[in-house]
Amino acid sequence: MKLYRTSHGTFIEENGTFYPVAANSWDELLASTHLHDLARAAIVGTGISSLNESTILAPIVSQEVWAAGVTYYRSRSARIEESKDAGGGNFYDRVYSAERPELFFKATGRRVVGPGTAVRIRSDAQWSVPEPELTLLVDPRGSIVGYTIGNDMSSRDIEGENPLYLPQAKMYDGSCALGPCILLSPEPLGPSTGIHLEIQRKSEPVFSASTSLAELKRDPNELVSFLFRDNSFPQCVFLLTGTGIVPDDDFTLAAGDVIRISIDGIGTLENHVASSSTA
Ligand code: DO4
Ligand code: MG
Repeated sequence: MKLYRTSHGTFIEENGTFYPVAANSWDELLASTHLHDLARAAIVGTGISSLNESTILAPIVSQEVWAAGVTYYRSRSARIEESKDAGGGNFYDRVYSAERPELFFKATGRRVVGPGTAVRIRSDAQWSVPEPELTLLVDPRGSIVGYTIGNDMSSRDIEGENPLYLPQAKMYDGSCALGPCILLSPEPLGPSTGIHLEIQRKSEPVFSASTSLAELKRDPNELVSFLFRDNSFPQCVFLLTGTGIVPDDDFTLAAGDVIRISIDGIGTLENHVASSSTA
């Protein structure tokens, strides 16, 4: 079952048919102790065969967005390289194998964009990349209730200059995309689940790569249990689980680039990079 938030209300998709879900609010629906049952109960009648894609919104209102870092070997190596002049490399190596993961606050709902809209690169950054990440929807009790796709937009030159600049490299208006839906699944996603990134510039592919959850070093439940230490999330929380794909060091995003992130079983999240005039 896939849950969609749209400008015409909430829909649940099952086997290619979309059914309206009666809900007072997105926040109330997500935090419900019976989210899966409520969604299943909405699968009645004939439904509709498609949603107008332009009506699909980011699946977030009041939820906080957090992110895990250096959870894939590729991310560890890329960070060591980008921060070597600043002497930060050792920290990334240590956090990759430490018991405590790196977790950071990523975004509030108003900094998140939905499918088909523009993510932003910082105007004071020279080296920007998307980070395609499996994203967990975690309920107030700390249970993973669903999965979506996240783009943890990052300014590599800023975080590479000094690891203490990480919040500025990671958190700004339009720095995160989520969507297009929430896969409601009580079961964990299998290790063979693929994560794919494709970037197009002027309709030509300029970067593409794939990884899989088999490369994710940490168990999603382990990340959640650290996140919930001395932290409460009454409206649920989204947790990005880190990137296993980092473009080569000579690549930086440009205005107009189209970023397509697909995760098997969830779908595709497509965004373009805002032009500086609309940024
Ligand atoms: O430590 C810097 C950020 C790491 C990150 O965002 C990732 O690995 O996905
Ligand atoms: Mg990341």
